[in-house]
Amino acid sequence: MNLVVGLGLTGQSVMRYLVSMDEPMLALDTRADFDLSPLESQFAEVNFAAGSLPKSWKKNITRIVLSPGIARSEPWIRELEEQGIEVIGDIELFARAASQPIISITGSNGKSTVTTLTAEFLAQAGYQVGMGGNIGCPALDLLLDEKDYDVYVLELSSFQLETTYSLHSASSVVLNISEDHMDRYPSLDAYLQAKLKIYDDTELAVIPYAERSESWVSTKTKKTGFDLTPPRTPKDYGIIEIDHQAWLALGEKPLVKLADMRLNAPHSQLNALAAMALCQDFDIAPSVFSQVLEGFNGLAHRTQRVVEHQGVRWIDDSKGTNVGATLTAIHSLGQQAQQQEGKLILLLGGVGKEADFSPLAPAINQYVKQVVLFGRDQTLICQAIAPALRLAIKLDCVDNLQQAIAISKQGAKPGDVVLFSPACASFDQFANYHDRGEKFNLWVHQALGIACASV
Ligand code: UMA
Ligand code: ADP
Repeated sequence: MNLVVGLGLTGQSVMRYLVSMDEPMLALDTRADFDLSPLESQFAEVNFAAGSLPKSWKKNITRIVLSPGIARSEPWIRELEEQGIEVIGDIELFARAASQPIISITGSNGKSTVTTLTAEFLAQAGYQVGMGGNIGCPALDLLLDEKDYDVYVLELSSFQLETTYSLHSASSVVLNISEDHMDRYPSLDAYLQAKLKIYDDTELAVIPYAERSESWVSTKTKKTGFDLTPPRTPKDYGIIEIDHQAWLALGEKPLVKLADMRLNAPHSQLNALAAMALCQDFDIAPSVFSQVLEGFNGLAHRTQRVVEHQGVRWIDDSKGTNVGATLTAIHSLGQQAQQQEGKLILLLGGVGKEADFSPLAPAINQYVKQVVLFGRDQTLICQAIAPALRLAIKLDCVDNLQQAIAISKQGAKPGDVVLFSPACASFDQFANYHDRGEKFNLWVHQALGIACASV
């Protein structure tokens, strides 16, 4: 009997899938206050529990299908695993059942952007594309939606990869690696090893040269690398110059003129190169890449402009949920502010996931005039960065995001950029990063006294 653990997006998709396969299941959400009633009426045949595992269930369980948000190291799960019970995730079920090629994407930052770009390239080239995974649409729902996909493009988290064994990818990538989820992993290496599982069985391994990634993939696997330098081989992706114009290129072959890309900060170039590399075996014309990148204006809550008001730009990077993402945003927006002779006001805070925040200090010293800390782990962040900050940098601590917006408004001068890139998860004060970003948009407009519709 299957035990589905965690009844959020993933768990519910697993239940739909198991029902479609006529497989019996028990379903558990480990939060005692979880409201089971909507699911009980939707899945009348299934026994549900909230809180701990009912003792009477134990003897019937043969397999656990675990949601990514629940650590496999929980003692009761380990105990069952040690008794020989299989522990898998939704992506393992997907990998066993999918019959079309799969492109798999992981990394600490840029996953959703690269997943979207890859799917767009393929769709514009005429493929029917199923895009899902950590990006939001659970992968198993793609198997149930009765569309005739030619190819699947999956964003995969390290949590999902931990419980995946049978994934065969047409191409796959670990985009980059920087500290995240240190509350779930004993070390950065353990987190990296979870991500590297994506290369275990892949026809083409796409590797980021900037990460010293040569040792990440077995020597037998076909590889292609990408970097912001001239390509090392005809099969690598990088930047070349032709007649004083920079191009994204495959070997010496120019593909997209940098100046034509709507977003062309260095991390956007890397994301575009990675997405093109993932499509290497799918026969896509350079004009398709150009067309997509000319129109691509980024995803919601990723360094998106909320409003420009009285010469101050307000930027929503609510998806900046770790130090690496926030560093990218500080460098990219900081340079833009400098061009306007302005500085950044940086809003940081939330659930720190046991990260080391001290690497933020040098970038803050370079581009930021004021840091506003809010939310649960503000004291930890303050202790990590304050000793290394220049004296001229103002550091404020407030309870919540609304207060952080109010205090930023007081400090901002024309040319400045207020950057909301919290470097933390959101669940101390918000449902998720999306909710946090939407609230930021709303509260900025309220604080400035302008209607949302005028954005
Ligand atoms: N739950 C428990 N016990 C716990 C924790 C959670 O029972 O200790 C229950 C909750 O009550 C809830 C359910 O599990 O009912 C939530 O499950 P989940 O936390 O695994 O999240 P899902 O709703 O299934 O969403 C997951 C991903 N979330 C996580 O990995 C935390 C979503 O990625 C993903 O979009 C979705 O599957 C579809 O594949 C979000 C995310 O934050 C965006 N991902 C992390 C990230 O990108 O950094 C990894
Ligand atoms: P993920 O899905 O991995 O969280 P997203 O594509 O949603 O990544 O981008 C989240 C944030 O990460 C962006 O707002 C940006 O600040 C940062 N980011 C995007 N691409 C990269 C990259 N290639 N390297 C470093 N940071 C990046």
